[in-house]
Amino acid sequence: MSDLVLNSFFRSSAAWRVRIALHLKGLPYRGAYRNFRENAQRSPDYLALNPQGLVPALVVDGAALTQSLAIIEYLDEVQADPPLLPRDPIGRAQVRAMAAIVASDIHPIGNLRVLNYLRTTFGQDEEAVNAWYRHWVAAGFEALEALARDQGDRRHCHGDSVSIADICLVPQMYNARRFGADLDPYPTLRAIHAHLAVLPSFAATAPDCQPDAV
Ligand SMILES: N[C@@H](CCC(=O)N[C@@H](CS)C(=O)NCC(=O)O)C(=O)O
Repeated sequence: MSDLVLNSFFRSSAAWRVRIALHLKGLPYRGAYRNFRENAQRSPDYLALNPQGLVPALVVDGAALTQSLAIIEYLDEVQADPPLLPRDPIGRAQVRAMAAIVASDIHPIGNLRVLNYLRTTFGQDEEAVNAWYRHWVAAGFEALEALARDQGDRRHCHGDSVSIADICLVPQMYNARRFGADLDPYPTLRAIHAHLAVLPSFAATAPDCQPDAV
């Protein structure tokens, strides 16, 4: 079994995705905590692991892996059970597309460094920053709602088992709530979230359950 060290911050939704995958796969790991309030994600020792200065980074037997979806697909390859992608190529592409709505289209423009840039460089106040966040969540969730309604079973985004799309959805819903986004227009996403959020792999890995939660 490989030695796994997950670099994370309790509030990071990208790190939470990896925690969920590790838990689902039953893979034990050690935590290394990078406190954003101390800007520890930009410390020299961490930049040596991830030059982007973003969490997560999973160190596997000394090799640093970055980008949550790349890490999750790595885990899916080395520990096939339970699979996080459907077997058929169409299904795999559909799941990856839903995951990308969250991980490529919603999350990056609501990230801490982007919000801080709005605050500092563009002088926006908290109200404007939160409005920005909620706007892009709504744009992504509207599409995700339609896809999950067509492709899922109201307990999962796609098919009838947990996939990478679900792993992306739950942390994004948590953050959307934290920013006061209106989730009423997304009954399918809310139903999926209600089913998944209480499962051990999602609940035990939630931000508030992490050792660095303060
Ligand atoms: N696309 C990356 C995103 C990583 C990312 O943006 N992580 C955030 C936390 S969720 C971060 O480290 N933010 C620190 C910062 O913005 O300074 C992934 O999926 O791993």
